[in-house]
Amino acid sequence: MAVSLDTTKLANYIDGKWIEPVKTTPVINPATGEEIVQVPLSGESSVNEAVAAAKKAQKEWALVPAPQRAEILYEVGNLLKERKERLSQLLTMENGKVLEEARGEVQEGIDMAFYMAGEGRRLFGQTTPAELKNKFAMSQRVPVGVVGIITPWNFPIAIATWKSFPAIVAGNAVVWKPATETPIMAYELAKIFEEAGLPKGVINVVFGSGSETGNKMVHHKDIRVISFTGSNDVGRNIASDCGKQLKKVSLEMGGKNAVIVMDDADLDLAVEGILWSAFGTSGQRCTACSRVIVHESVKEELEDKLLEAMKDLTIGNGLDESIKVGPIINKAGLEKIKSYMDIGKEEGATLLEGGYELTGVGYQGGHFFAPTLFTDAKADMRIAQEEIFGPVVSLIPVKNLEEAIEVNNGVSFGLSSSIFTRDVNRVFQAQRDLDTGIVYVNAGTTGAEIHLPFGGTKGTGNGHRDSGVQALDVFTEWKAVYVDYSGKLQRAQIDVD
Ligand code: UN1
Repeated sequence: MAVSLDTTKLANYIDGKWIEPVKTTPVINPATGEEIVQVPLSGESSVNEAVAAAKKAQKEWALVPAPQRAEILYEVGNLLKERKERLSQLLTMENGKVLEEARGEVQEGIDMAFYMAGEGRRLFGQTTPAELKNKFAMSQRVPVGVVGIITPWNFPIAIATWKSFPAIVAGNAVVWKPATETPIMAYELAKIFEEAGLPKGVINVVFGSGSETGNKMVHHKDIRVISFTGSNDVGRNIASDCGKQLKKVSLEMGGKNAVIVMDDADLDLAVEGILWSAFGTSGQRCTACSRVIVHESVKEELEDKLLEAMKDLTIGNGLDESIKVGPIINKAGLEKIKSYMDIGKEEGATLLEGGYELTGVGYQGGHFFAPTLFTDAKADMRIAQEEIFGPVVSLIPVKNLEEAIEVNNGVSFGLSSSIFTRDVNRVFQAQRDLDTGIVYVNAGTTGAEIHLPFGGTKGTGNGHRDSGVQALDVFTEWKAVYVDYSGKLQRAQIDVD
């Protein structure tokens, strides 16, 4: 039986209270066009209230020993596990991704809860010898204070957990603005935090638009860190706004990820990897494969195998377990994808398969786009350079590994990359030379695990990482502490003899 929400109108969660919204907008199921729920559009006063509550709560929270803070995350993990199926179905309803992938995404959240709870007993600092006698030196992580997190619609629960769990275990309080397209995961996660016993004010959820709610967060003087995942344009604006305020900012903004297929590759395996990472989630992942850089000697064989395999891609409502490719999030997303069809053809690439919107029986009300394959693309074409965020992949033939690596690196993003080869020398050369934050060997470009750093080089971000122990660097400051127990004034760099 389909799951249902306990409300028709979501409420902000501020200082442990559910606040009735003044202004709302509908949340639409992208597979059917039906309204699921209303989501608040919050203004400045809600942001101010949330920040004030967070500021107050954080002082107490930071004093709770980290292993005890972690206990709450274990409980959050247990509740996520208990509700995995319910959450997955709601996720498919609001985001459109197929159920199997929704379950995978909720699992990422569960994994993150237990992983970060473990950090409550580590949060390692360092001790180091001091220069002077009878003096002790150490560095330790301390919470930053109030942190603002702004999360996208394509991974509404996983990315929220990548950011909020490390922030919370490290002793911060959080103000969180989820994407208005997919607020249900945030509502459900806030309820889980409440049930798990997280003290009021440690997490505050403020729904609303980026231009209003998000912007107020970015400019609030008491928010000390902004962690953002989303589009490049928005991220760049946030970066410059934060820069002017000397506010710490962590950005993750997409990719133009490639699978490299060498002449010695297992082509059937490569096809599976390409299909999964290019058309899974309808290509709406930062890590999605949107370029295939193929050795010219196996290009035709790979094309034939891809075309054959694409016939099995069933498209429709992701709640139906037989469906492999769900809808596009909204009309704007669909229009953007469509516009690249003309761009690709005008640039001279050959459209081999797909390239059209699906309408009619089974697709009414939703936004569906056929999995699309271009071939004979050139590395500098717009379809091979710009993030399309849809089920569109372009084949680029190359002559050798050196050229493949050059083409892979010749884009403004640097999130994920992959190589299919059986040659160990090529594997090691590629993992060294591919200029991306994530490299896969004999696998597609998606599927990052939560205990490794997630992020990329160049236009993908600004050097920070989500998830992994590295996420703690975003949500902590390093404090150096010197304890002099000599009983006299010892001057560093001077009294050294
Ligand atoms: C994203 O698209 O922003 O590696 C996140 C993956 C997933 C996360 C994707 N674990 O594809």
